[in-house]
Amino acid sequence: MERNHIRETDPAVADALAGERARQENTLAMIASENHVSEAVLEAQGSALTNKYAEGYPGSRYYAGCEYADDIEELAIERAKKLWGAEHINVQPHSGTQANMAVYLSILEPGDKILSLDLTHGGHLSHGHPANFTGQTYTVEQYEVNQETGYIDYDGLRDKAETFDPDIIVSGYSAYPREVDFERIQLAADAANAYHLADIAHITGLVAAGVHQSPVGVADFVTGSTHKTIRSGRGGIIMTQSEHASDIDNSVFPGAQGGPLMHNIAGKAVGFKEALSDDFEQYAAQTVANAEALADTLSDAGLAVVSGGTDNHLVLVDLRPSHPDTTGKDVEAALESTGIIMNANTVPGETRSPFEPSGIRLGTAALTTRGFNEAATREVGELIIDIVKNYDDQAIISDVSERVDELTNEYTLYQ
Ligand code: DSN
Repeated sequence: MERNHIRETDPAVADALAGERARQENTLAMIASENHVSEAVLEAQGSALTNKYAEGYPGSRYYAGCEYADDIEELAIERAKKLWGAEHINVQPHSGTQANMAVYLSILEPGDKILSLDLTHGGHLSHGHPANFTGQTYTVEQYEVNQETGYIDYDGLRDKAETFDPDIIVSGYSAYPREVDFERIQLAADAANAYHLADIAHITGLVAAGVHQSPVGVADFVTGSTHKTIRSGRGGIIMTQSEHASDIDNSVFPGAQGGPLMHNIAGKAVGFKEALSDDFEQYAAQTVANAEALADTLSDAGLAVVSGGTDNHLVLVDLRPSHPDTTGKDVEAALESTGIIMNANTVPGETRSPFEPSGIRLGTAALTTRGFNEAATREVGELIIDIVKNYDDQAIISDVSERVDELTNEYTLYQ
């Protein structure tokens, strides 16, 4: 077959791909769910495995020609077991949501009851939102964070578990800056005779590196995505005890998915190997140190940092106390024009709409991957403060933009 390069065969797509690569080089990614994988992970994801169908599991596939697919999936599983220490691991979920879907399918019937954190308090669509299959299939009750402290209201969770009598309690969040006490939630699940799913999508890398407590061996099921703080190939993962192994595997395939995305599983295997290194532990610790530095900088400038700080890779700011007339979208758009890419986010006690929320969510994993330390992250915090205070001032936007250019030139990404 003739070797074709996208540049020759499809200049329109080549231009967009080059544009995206340049966009990532020339901006600061602070969306808390994003990161920059290595060239090796990119290579695995762009490999010939994209052509392969491998329904089934290593050694037991529905198609021939799976010897290399088997090798790669086994490597991904073996490395994941070393990272997280689970008895059984499934690396086939196409995403974190697919991983959650497989868990629900394995133990719930339609109409069964899920107790999870409200989306505006930091939860996730796949934990029971009415617009998601979970909200449409199951009966959902939600717990909240304490609006004074910003911490999970563990007593409220326990009380709701008692009265609602859920079949499963979901912990693990998308916009929660504090350490999660998985054991305390497990006690509530035990008292309610409910399963416990810990969705660690955001903090997979922090848990693997030991800088956040692990729910493995505590919760019945642990799910995650594999491209956020863990910085490997795109997709999802499920970890559980041996007793649930075959139910989970059957729920992933054929229950929720068809053929696994073997090129993504190759990316997971490569990223997991990288995450087993000492460098990764340093990156994870630095990610948290950078988030703390960012939270302190914003807080010192008078911004309301939800919960007063952070224990992980993200910082959530409620703009209402300091800037009641400024929305998260105002700040998101102004920061985007300077090259700082983050997202507007709902905050506990949200009074605006999810499309025009009152907060901003900032993550430090991708900056840390680029080499940012606390001092450099504090400087980014100062730039963010300038924009929050002056989001419609073109002269300030232009000054911040120049400094972002200098930072992206100093902290390069791909060679
Ligand atoms: N979209 C992801 C996030 O930003 O948190 C979760 O799926």
